[in-house]
Amino acid sequence: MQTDRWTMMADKPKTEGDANVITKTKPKTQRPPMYKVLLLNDDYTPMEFVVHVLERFFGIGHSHAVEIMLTVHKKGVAVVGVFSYEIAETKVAQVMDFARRNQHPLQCTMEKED
Ligand code: TYC
Repeated sequence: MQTDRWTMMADKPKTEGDANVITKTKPKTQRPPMYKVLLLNDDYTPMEFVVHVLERFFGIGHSHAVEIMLTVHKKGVAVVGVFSYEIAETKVAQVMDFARRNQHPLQCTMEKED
């Protein structure tokens, strides 16, 4: 339990240039952690399928979707978006389910942001 800072200020002796000035400390509000959704490369999922996934589940425009797909293809992985835990979890589940239903080995995961 912390001592009330207003009481502490009131108790402080008056000196010239320091007339019991009330100093506010910034309240530190905790932001919820955010999660990166990652798409992983593989040798079998068709490029057009990955582009379609990015358009359909992440609302990414066609040109940008092609760029992201090519980044994954060349580098092995790319972040496709950053979301709250619940939204990220839903995106991953939607992509994994859609890939499985279409018999593609596409992998999508999430990772907590630093
Ligand atoms: N490497 C795949 C191919 O050559 C394309 C691909 C891109 C697969 C991105 C997965 O997340 C991926 N057909």
